[in-house]
Amino acid sequence: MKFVSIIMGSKSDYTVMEECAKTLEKFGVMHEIIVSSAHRSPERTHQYVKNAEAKGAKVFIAAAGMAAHLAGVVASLTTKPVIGVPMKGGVMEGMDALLSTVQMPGGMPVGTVAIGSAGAVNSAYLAMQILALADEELAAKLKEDRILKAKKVETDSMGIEVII
Ligand code: RP5
Repeated sequence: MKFVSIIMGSKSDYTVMEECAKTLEKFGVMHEIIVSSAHRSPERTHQYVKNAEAKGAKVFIAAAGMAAHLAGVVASLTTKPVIGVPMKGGVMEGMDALLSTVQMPGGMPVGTVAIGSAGAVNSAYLAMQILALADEELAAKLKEDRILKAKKVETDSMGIEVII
C-alpha cells in the first residue's frame, strides 16, 4: 500500500498540518499522520520511519518548529524523498525552523517549503507530484487542478491580473 507519511514534531503543529492532510484527501491520496519528535521521542521517530518505509511510505513530510531537526533526522533514516515544513512559532516566527530545516549538508536533501500554511499545502502538492511520476491518474488530476487554478485568474480594469 503506497502512502504519504506526515510526521509532526508536536500535536500543536496539527492546526497547520491539517491543511496538508486535507489537500492529500482532496486528491484521494492515502496518508498517515503521526506526532513524533526528533528531540522528545527520538527512538519512536527512528522506529516509525523504518516501519513506515517497510509498509509502503513513498514520500515523507516532516513538520516542526523552532530548532526543527525532524526533517533532517527523517532524511538520515530513509532514501525516500523528504519534504520539510517549517512551523511558525516561537520568538522567530518560523525563521529558525526554516533555516534549521533547509540547511542540510550536501548529499542529505530535505526539500523545504514555505513557513506555515502555504508550506503545509505545498508539501502535499509536492508529494503528489513525486507520486505522479509513476501514477498517470494522479498526474491527470494535478493537471486538471492547475487548469482550474488558471481559470481563476482574470484581468481587472487596470489591466492587472487578479486571482478571484
Ligand atoms: C517543535 O516545537 C514542534 O514541532 C512545535 O512546532 C514546537 C512547539 O511544540 P509544543 O511545545 O507546542 O509541543 O518541536
